[in-house]
Amino acid sequence: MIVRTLKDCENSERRVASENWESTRMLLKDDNMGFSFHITTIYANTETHIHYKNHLESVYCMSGNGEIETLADGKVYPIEAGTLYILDQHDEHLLRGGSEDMKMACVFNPPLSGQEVHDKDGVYPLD
Ligand code: 9YT
Repeated sequence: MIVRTLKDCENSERRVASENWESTRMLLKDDNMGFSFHITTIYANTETHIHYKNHLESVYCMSGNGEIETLADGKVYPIEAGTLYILDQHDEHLLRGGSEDMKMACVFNPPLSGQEVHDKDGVYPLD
């Protein structure tokens, strides 16, 4: 079994930061679980273009507020504590932080290796 704490992971190379968000990758490909698990903060009043062409992702909001817009159809979905969004179509989207930072728990299939950064289209390459 493996046991990790968020605090320990935040104080390691598992924590990555960008202008609009920061994320701690608590479980990665090399754990051989078939998925990765991340605790991500989306900063208030930001907009991030994301398109995980090579990954499926589910995101559960633990606190804060914001919204997600799916670009294929222009639909906007509010996000608050208790909301889970599931990108089952590799949906290209805009993720917006609202009046407060959003704390999210995220799962990726296939797992991220930990080295990924968003490219200009918001894509992570397949490892
Ligand atoms: C909300 C969201 O899409 N989180 C993805 C994980 C995070 N961007 C990371 O660890 O790269």
